[in-house]
Amino acid sequence: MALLEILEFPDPRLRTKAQPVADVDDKIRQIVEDMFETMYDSKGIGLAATQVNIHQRIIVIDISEEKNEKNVFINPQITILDDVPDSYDEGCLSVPGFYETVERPKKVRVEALNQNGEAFTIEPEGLLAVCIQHEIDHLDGKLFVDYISPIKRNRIRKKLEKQHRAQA
Ligand code: QAP
Ligand code: CO
Repeated sequence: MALLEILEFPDPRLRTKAQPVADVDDKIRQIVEDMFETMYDSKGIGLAATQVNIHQRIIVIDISEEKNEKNVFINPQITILDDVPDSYDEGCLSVPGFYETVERPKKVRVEALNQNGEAFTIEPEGLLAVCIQHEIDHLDGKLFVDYISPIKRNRIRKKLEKQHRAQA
């Protein structure tokens, strides 16, 4: 088990497009476990491998109160079932301290592999649907701040850059 370092906006490595996992082996299962440990430690509900500088198509999510419902999505494929937008106040472990309202399709179908390499399909709604779409965006180098106004995005970027300079 290991805690991984989370990249923060505007780190250019967050713009990397992740590659599909060729084989769900023990090395991938170790990455999944380290991602859960990192996400729980940071009080997150979702984490994409891109955020920990691993550019493979792996997502972990746990939206439960008790933090005991692990969801793993490897090589996820998304289909929009209902284009009606739903808005949600989103945050991101890579944009700490900032929350903005984002609209996304309300109902999606997601096909993926679990940590044993088995295919499954779900049709999530509500927070899980939002979270999966947010995390798949990470695998494609996209962040929730890309959906807000450039003025707001630049304000967030400047504040985080200032924090990063103070930490250095
Ligand atoms: C994505 O985000 C998400 O700013 C997951 O200081 C978020 O886990 C999808 C977090 C909301 C849908 C709705 C953010 C933790 C965690 C912060 C997260 C922070 C500490 C964000
Ligand atoms: Co995020």
